[in-house]
Amino acid sequence: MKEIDNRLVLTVPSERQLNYQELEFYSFVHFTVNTFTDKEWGDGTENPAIFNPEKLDAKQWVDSIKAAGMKGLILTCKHHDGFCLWPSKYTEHTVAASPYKDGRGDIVKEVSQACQDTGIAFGVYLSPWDRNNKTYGQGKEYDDFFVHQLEELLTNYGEVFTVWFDGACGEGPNGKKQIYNWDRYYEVIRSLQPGACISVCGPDVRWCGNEAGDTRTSEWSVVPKRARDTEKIAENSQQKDDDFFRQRKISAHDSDLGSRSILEQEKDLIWYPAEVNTSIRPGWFYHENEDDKVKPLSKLIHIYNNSVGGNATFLLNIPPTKDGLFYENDVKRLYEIGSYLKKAYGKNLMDKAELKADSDMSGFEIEHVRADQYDTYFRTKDGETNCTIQLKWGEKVLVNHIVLKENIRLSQRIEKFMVQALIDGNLKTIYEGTIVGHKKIIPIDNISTSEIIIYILDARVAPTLSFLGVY
Ligand code: FUL
Repeated sequence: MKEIDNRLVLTVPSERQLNYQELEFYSFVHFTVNTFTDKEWGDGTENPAIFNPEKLDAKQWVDSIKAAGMKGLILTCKHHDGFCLWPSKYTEHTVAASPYKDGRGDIVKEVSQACQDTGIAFGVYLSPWDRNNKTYGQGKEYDDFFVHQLEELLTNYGEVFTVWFDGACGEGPNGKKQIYNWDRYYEVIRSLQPGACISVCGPDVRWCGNEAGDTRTSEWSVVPKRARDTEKIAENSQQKDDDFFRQRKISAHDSDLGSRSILEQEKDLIWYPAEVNTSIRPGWFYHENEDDKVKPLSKLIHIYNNSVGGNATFLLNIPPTKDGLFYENDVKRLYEIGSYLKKAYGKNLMDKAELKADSDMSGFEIEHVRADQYDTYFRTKDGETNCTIQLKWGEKVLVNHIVLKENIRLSQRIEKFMVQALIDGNLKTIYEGTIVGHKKIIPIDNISTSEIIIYILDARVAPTLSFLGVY
């Protein structure tokens, strides 16, 4: 039996992280005064009088994201400019000072309500960096203000699935320096919304490190504890308003965060799954001159396959217009994503497949991979870190996607695998991979086959599979 550092496989997700990973695909909605000034970052001096999304229809947002197959929505309740989309009692810089609904509007209420009515999880983005509030940079005074805002958002709007803390701060060398009391914020969130994850500058969900939709070939959920260092996350985050940053990719020195050789040198490990965030357009906020720059379907599906299908989640931003509606080109794309996904995963060919594995343990037989659930799963015998799984059909089937899922309740174990298919009488290698994790999607180009063999070549300890799908 191979020596393995037990910590690698004893590090597992919390219930809230597990629920979060199961959402897989959800939306960001960036909306504030910037929508009206045509900017990406506001400086906090904007007059609330400019904010009047007269046709705002949260149901249109939620219906479109649901049609795309998304399961959640995170709203920028307050971006860096400090303007609040809800009538906060702790500042005047809010929707209550705007002409929207004569100052009686509450966009957080409208959106959270529409989410609840439609079965979409609701999440809160609250920018720690606040360019409007006078107390920003004054330590505890700002923390008190920030905590009050958190309390409002986490008590008045139903269940929240995440609080998304942005690491961005563009204060220059002479700017204000606020030392955030993160632990105090986290405590408030845990006590008011125990089911909510705290993302990016927080302990539960890791920012993937770029805004362009770039992904790692091997995305590990068990990583060194220091990956959670908020100072480092902020350093890597956006520090000035520029397009270059939005297009920057993951750098080579950041490409391996959790292979065995990296982790073995680390003292403390954590379960910290990655989230890939990008916008459907070049900017996070709506700009009319980007109406014809909505990302093509092929690009979005590519990101989907590599994020949702690469052991990460996919947070896709759709920015509403000044009217308060998603623009027609964006809506069209969302519906296209939905139809693509329905068509791609509509029919699981496993229904008719014969299944065999060369190593399974009693109670954990290969037949368990037919049901997509963690309670029943396949695993090899103790000490066996490789296995062969054979799928056979009585006739040829056309295959475009293979989906593998590990039982991540038992951590991420698989490190190397290969897939072969019988094509024109010969077994051909159609994919060689590394990680599986929550979900691995293998897109293949329409092959016609009657036999597929999956070889799990290496794993940290006995590999598990909770689901196997062939489409
Ligand atoms: C960045 C921010 O500066 C952008 O405006 C946007 O909110 C993005 C999601 O995070 O750090």
